[in-house]
Amino acid sequence: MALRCVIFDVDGTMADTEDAHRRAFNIAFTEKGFDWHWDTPLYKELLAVTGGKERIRYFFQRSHPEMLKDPATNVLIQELHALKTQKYTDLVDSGEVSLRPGVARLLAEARGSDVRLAIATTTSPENVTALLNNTLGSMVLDWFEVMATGAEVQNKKPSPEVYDYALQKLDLKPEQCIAIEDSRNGLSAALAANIATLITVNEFTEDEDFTDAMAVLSDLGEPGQPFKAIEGETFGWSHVDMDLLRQLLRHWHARHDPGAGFPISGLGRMPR
Ligand code: XBP
Ligand code: MG
Repeated sequence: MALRCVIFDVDGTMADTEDAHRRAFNIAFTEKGFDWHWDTPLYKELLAVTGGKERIRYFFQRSHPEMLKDPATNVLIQELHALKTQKYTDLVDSGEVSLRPGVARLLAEARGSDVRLAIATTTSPENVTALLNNTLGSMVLDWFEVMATGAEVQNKKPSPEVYDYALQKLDLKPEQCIAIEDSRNGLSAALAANIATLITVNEFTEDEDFTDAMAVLSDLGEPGQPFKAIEGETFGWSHVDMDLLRQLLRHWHARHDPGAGFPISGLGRMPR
């Protein structure tokens, strides 16, 4: 089955955004008069839960259960998250977040090919728009035929809903696509939608379990700035281009019975 679409995750994949999200949460807490502070180790744990509102609630469950007894907390979470989103987009607008290696290059290569582009993210549309406007320019928004965000689905990653939504809008089969992700939640969501997935790790996700990914890399690499292949077969390539994506997909489907869905346990893990 030929590659027809590359579906990009956003946070941690297109750009190292999570530290900006973390800082935005802390600014919002302070502005609302709370002394809560999410340092990097705590935020890494809280990233087990996707979605900023869900993450705040998870934080309360762990550290401030009394907050969940107060009926006003539901409104407070909405207010905190709205303020956080404003602070996050301010950080992105100030140019504090740049794209990860290879992302701009691969997007441009896809644009010059017959392979379509889509986004499947847990974050909000305004955060995606801010990131793309400030890194690639507003015309890039049109490059993505589908922008599936946390606003479009009931259940966020690791639920496959955001990927199922993207496939439905693209009118494509999962085996015609590749997802590019950074986290276990993202990998689980894409695999549950039967989409072969390439992982590029970051400081928040490098220790997570990426069993059944097509391959696990440090990043997409650039000519002269090779990726580090962490898991899986990369056929001698040093940076991810459209040909490597096509090769990875061919190799993946040769090892999986498309009719049976995947991963077929034990087959998903590429030889080290
Ligand atoms: C990552 C997430 C998001 C961000 C915070 O999304 O889980 O919740 O951490 O953004 P993805 P919000 O990797 O799927 O792009 O506060 O807008 O949720
Ligand atoms: Mg991500």
